[in-house]
Amino acid sequence: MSATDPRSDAAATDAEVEAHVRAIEANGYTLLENAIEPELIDGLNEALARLERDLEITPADNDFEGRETVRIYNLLAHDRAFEQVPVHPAVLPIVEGVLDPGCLISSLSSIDIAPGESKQMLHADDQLYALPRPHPAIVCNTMWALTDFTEENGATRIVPGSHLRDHSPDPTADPESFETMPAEMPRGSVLIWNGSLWHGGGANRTDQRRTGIAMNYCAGFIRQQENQQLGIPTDVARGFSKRLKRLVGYGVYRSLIGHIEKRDPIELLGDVTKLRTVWDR
Ligand SMILES: O=C(O)CCC(=O)C(=O)O
Repeated sequence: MSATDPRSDAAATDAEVEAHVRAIEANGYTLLENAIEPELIDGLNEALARLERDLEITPADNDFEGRETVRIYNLLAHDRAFEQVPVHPAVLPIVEGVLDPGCLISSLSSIDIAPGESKQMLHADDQLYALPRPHPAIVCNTMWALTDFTEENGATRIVPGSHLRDHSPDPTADPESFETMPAEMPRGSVLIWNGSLWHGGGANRTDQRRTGIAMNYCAGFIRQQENQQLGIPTDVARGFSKRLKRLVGYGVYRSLIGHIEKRDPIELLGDVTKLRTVWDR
């Protein structure tokens, strides 16, 4: 998708999906410019402003989350506006191509970098999973730009190709000591990366906030970062589309992982289905 081609029916074609998946394999990331409908971006910005006010959210008290950064977690529990994010047709097929269609939502939060914030320490989002590196993708994360992302306002800084290294960055290292590239993108764009890619939030040297939504996914066979099944009230999850129910974890990976007495957990939301496990075949 190009900067001059904003789409309202944003679905990516098979060829586009394939090209983005290959780019993530090779470079660790890809960028979808102007992929999201402007009305959806407006609605998400409004919902975030409402939540920040109603929930009285303030910055965290640690360097990783950022002392000048407003983060709101577990967004699916808080406002129906966010239900369109995990299933967006411009993005989800690419994530499914990197992981597989049994992937899960790992977390859904906003990251609003305010003026005065400094560079975040570089990290890999999958570094807490103790596996030898490099390894097949188990995490695939996305950053939705709800404002323009520029080098000056704190665009995510990435180290292209670093997902192929045999280690993650030293969290105690000075963020200035790494050579990084700012992932600049206009509002409505989405950065997608392999969870092993080294990256971090940028410093905000402007007088405006840089607002993003961190829509993060993981493979269906590992533990999600935010506990989606316990964190989202059952009554709220009942109103989700079937695909979204599966993405939050009301499903069974490869016909076995996650079953409850050989039944599909989606039954807990009132859906009628019959699970045929891998053992039954
Ligand atoms: O805000 C950003 O651009 C990146 C933030 C990030 O990588 C994180 O907090 O894990």
